[in-house]
Amino acid sequence: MILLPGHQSSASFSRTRATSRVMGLDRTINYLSYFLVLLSSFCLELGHATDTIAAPNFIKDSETIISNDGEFILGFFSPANSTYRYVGIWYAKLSTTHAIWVANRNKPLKTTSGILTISEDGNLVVLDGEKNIIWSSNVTGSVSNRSAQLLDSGNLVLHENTNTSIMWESFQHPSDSFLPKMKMSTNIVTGEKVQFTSWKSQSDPAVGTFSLGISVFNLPEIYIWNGSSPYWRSGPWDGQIFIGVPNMNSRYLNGFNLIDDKEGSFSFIFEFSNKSLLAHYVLTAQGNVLVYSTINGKDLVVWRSSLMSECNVYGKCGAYGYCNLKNKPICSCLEGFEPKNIEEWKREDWTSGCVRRKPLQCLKVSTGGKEGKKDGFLKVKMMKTPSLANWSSASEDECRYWCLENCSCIAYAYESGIGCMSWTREYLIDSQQFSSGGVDLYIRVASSELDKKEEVKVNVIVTVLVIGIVLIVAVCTLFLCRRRAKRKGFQGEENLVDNMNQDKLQELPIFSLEELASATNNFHQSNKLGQGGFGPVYKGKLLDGQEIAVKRLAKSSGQGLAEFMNEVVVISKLQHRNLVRLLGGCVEGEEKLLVYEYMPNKSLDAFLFDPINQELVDWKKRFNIIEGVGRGLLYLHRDSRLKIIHRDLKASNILLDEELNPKISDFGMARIFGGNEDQANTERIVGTYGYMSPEYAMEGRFSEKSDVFSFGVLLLEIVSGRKNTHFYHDEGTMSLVGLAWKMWNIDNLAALLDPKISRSKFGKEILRCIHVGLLCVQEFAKDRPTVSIVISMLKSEIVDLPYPRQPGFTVNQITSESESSYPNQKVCSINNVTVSMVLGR
Ligand SMILES: *[C@@H]1O[C@H](CO)[C@@H](O)[C@H](O)[C@H]1NC(C)=O
Ligand SMILES: *[C@@H]1O[C@H](CO)[C@@H](O)[C@H](O)[C@H]1NC(C)=O
Ligand SMILES: *[C@@H]1O[C@H](CO)[C@@H](O)[C@H](O)[C@H]1NC(C)=O
Ligand SMILES: *[C@@H]1O[C@H](CO)[C@@H](O)[C@H](O)[C@H]1NC(C)=O
Ligand SMILES: *[C@@H]1O[C@H](CO)[C@@H](O)[C@H](O)[C@H]1NC(C)=O
Ligand SMILES: *[C@@H]1O[C@H](CO)[C@@H](O)[C@H](O)[C@H]1NC(C)=O
Ligand SMILES: *[C@@H]1O[C@H](CO)[C@@H](O)[C@H](O)[C@H]1NC(C)=O
Ligand SMILES: *[C@@H]1O[C@H](CO)[C@@H](O)[C@H](O)[C@H]1NC(C)=O
Ligand SMILES: *[C@@H]1O[C@H](CO)[C@@H](O)[C@H](O)[C@H]1NC(C)=O
Ligand SMILES: CC(=O)N[C@H]1CO[C@H](CO)[C@@H](O)[C@@H]1O
Repeated sequence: MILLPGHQSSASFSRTRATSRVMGLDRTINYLSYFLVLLSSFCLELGHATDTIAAPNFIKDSETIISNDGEFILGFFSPANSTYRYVGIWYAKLSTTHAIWVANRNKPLKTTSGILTISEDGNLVVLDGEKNIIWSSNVTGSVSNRSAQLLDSGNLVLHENTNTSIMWESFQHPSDSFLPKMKMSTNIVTGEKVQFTSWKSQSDPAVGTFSLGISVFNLPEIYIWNGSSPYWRSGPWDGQIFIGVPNMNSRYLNGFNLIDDKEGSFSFIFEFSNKSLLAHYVLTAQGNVLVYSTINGKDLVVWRSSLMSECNVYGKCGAYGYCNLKNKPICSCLEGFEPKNIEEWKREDWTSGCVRRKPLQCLKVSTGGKEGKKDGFLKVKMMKTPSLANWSSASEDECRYWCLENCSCIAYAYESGIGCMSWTREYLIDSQQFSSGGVDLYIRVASSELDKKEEVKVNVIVTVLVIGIVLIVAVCTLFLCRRRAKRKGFQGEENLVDNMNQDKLQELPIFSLEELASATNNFHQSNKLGQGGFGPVYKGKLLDGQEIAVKRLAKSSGQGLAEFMNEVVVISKLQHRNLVRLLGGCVEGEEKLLVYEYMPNKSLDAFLFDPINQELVDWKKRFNIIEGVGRGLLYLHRDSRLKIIHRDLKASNILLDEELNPKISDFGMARIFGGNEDQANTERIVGTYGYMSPEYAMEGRFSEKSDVFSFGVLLLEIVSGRKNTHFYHDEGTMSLVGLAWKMWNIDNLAALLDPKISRSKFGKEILRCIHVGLLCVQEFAKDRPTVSIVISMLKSEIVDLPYPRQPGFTVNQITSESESSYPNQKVCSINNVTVSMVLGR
C-alpha cells in the first residue's frame, strides 16, 4: 500500500468527536480506508495511532486525534460566533472549548474541506480544499520522513521517524495559553523568545494586540505588552512568588520555577504535583490573564490579573507616583514628591507624574554648593518595586550604603530572596502599594524632608501613646499569661513573641475549642497520633470531612505559649510543598491548639526504624524523601522571605503525605534570623540528642550549619535504617555517625546500608548519599556545606566531593565533656524526645 504524501485517502481515527458529518460516499471511503488502516497496522505493526499523524495519513475536518491519556484533542473547530474553521488543540475534559493552541490562526479555512497532514517536504501542514498550503510548520532542511504526535502534555511535536529527534513543537510556538511543563522563555544573548499572544477577540484567534513574556533588565520579570508598550508587569521573582502579585493564591504559584541557565536564557515553568488541578493560564483579548482550574470536576476561572484593578496598569500614576487601591484617589506621589501638574491630578489624570519637592543635597554638592546635612531615605512599606531595577548580590547594609554614597542612586530595596535592588534612573515608575506582601522601598530624599517627617511623628506619637495604653489594657490577659510562662522557668531571651505578633494569631483562621474537641472525639486516646515536643497530637475530622491533625499544648508546660506563638508566627509565613501546612489555631482559656493538614502516613521514623515498614520504602522513595527534606530546608534557610533555622530536624519531625512526599514539621523551636545575621547564641539549648551539632550542644551556637548537621544525621539514618543513638557494635558502643566514619575509613560503606534496600541499581547514588552525609556532620561548622551545595551534590551537579573530615560526636562524649566544661548544665537526654538544656551562666 503505497500512497503519496497528502494523497486524498482518508485514514480514519477512532474517537472522532460527535460532530462527525460523514455520509454516503464519504462513509464508503471511510470504511474502505478503515479497512486499509487495519491492514496496514497488521503489515506495519503501527500499533494504535490515535495520537499520531504519519504520512501518508491525514485528518480532515470532523476528525480528531487524541493524546494517549485522553486529556487533549487536536482537530478542527470554529470559535464562538464564527463559521471559519481552524486547526487547534483543546482540553478534552474542560467545558471551556477555547483552544489552547491554534495553527492557522491568521488564515482561517472558509469551508470544512481542510485537512491536516505531513507534506512531502516533511512539514506539518494545513491544506484547504484545493491543496493550497494555509499553514506550515516551516521547518527547513532536508526532506525526511516525519510524523506528528500529540503528547500527554498537550504538546504537538513533529519528529523524525528514524531518530525521533524533534524538529518542531507547538510548545515552542504557543498561542495564548500557558500550560504545565511549557517553558516561557527569553534568551538575552540570542534574542530568542517563547511568548504568548492574545487572540483578536473571543471569536477570532488571529494575533491580537497583547503579548505576554519575560523581560530581562537585570532581573527577569513577566510582562504583558499592549503592542510594544508595557501594560502590566509581575515584579521580580523572589524564588517563591512574584512580588508584584501578592494576592495570587500561593497554591497557583506553588510549582512555579525560574530556570536561569547562566548563559543568557531565562525560563519560567510551572507544574502542579496535584494533576487534578489541571490549571492553565490564558492571555485574553483584553490583556487579562486568567487561570483556569478544575475543581470538583468543574473548570473555573480561579484568578484574574491586570484589569481586575486599575492599579495594575503599567505606570498608572506616572513618574514618582504610586498606586494604592485603598486610597482615594488611587494615585499619590511618593513621599518627598509633589504632583508636577496639580490641575491634571485634580482631574485624575496622573500621567504627568510627580517631581521632587526639595533638591537632593548630593546634587548641590556635586555642582559646587556647600556641604549640608546628608540626604537620607524614606521608607515606603509593602510595595511592588518600580520597574527597571539594577541588581546586585550585596547585603542589605551594603545596599543602603552604596545607594547613599552614590548620588545617582535614587532608591533601593532589599529582599532576601532577590538581593539588593537599586534604581539609578531618572525616575521611578510603576510602583504600587499593597495591604500585605510586597517589599519595603527606600527612597532618597533631602534631609529636610526627613526632619519634616520627624515633626509629624511627634504628633503621631501622642496619638499612638493614647491608643497604646488602651491596647495594653486589652492585651493584659495575654500578657499575664506570658509572665507566668516566664516565671515557670522560661528564659524569654530569644522570645520572638512581641505584641505585634499577636496580630498574627488574628490573621490565622481561628477554630473554636468545641469544634476541635468534637473533631477529635474529645481528644480521645484512640485518635492520638503521637507526642510532640510540647504536647500530644490528635487526628481529627472537621464537619466538612476535612482531616486534620491537632496539636494540643500541654496545659502544664510552662514553655507552651512562647513556642506556640513562635510556631504560629513562623509557619503562617511559610508556604512550601515540603513544609507542613498550618490551617489554623485556637486559644481559649488555658487551651492552646494548632491545627495542621493531616498526613496519613505519619512520620519518617515510623518507616525507617520499623522492621516491617522498612520494606515499604525502597531506595527511590528514600531518595525522594532526602531531596524533599533538602528542598524544604533550603526554603527555610534561603528562599523564604525570612531566614529560618529549624533547630530540631529529625526523623520524627518529617511527616509523609499519601505519596510519601516529606514535609518538615514542628516549628516550635525554629528561630527567625534577621537579614544578614547568620549565627546566634542561646543559653537555652533545645534540640534532640543525636541530631545536635557539637557547637550547638556544647556552646549554644547555632546557624544554618547546625541544621545541616542534623540533615547529615538524617541522611545516614535513611540510608542505614538505623537510629543515631548508641548501639552495640563489635568494638563497644558507637553512634551511627561514628560507625559511618569508621566504615568510611576502612572503605567498607556497604556495611552501613539498610539490608532492605536493594543496592544493585543505585549503588553509586547510595554511596554518594553517605559521602554527603559525612560532609554534613563534620565537626566544624565551617567545613560543612550549605544546604544548596548539599542539594547540588546529591543531584550530582557537583561531581567531585571533598574528602570529609572527622565528624562531631564520634564517641559517646557529650555527657562527659559537657560535665567538665559546663558544670551547671542540665542534660535531659531522652533519646527520642526533644531535650532542653539550660546553661546557668
Ligand atoms: C456571540 O453572539 C451573541 C449574540 O450576538 C452574543 O450575545 C455573544 O456574547 C457572542 N459570544 C461571543 C463569545 O462573542
Ligand atoms: C511559513 O513561511 C511562510 C513563507 O515564508 C510565511 O508566510 C508563514 O507565515 C510561515 N508560517 C509560520 C507558521 O511561521
Ligand atoms: C517512514 O517511517 C515509517 C515509520 O518508521 C516507515 O514505516 C515508512 O516506510 C517510512 N517511509 C519512507 C518513505 O521512508
Ligand atoms: C535526525 O535525522 C535528521 C534528518 O535525517 C537530521 O537532520 C538530524 O540531525 C538527526 N538528529 C540526530 C540527533 O541525529
Ligand atoms: C492598547 O493600545 C492601543 C493603542 O495604543 C490603545 O488604543 C488601547 O486603548 C490600549 N488598550 C488598553 C486596554 O489599554
Ligand atoms: C488534588 O486537588 C483536588 C481538588 O482540589 C483535591 O480534591 C484532591 O484531594 C487533591 N489531591 C491531592 C493528592 O492533593
Ligand atoms: C545599572 O544598570 C545599567 C544598565 O544595565 C548599568 O549600565 C549600570 O552600570 C548599572 N548600575 C549599577 C550600579 O549596577
Ligand atoms: C554611581 O553609579 C553610577 C551608575 O551606576 C556609576 O556610573 C558611578 O560610577 C557611581 N559612582 C560612584 C561614586 O560609585
Ligand atoms: C522512645 O522510643 C521508644 C522506641 O522507639 C518508645 O518505646 C518510647 O515510648 C519512646 N519514648 C517516648 C517518650 O516517646
Ligand atoms: C507506604 C504506605 O503506607 N503508604 C500509605 C500512605 O497513605 C495512603 C493513604 O492513607 C495509603 O493508601 C498508602 O498505602
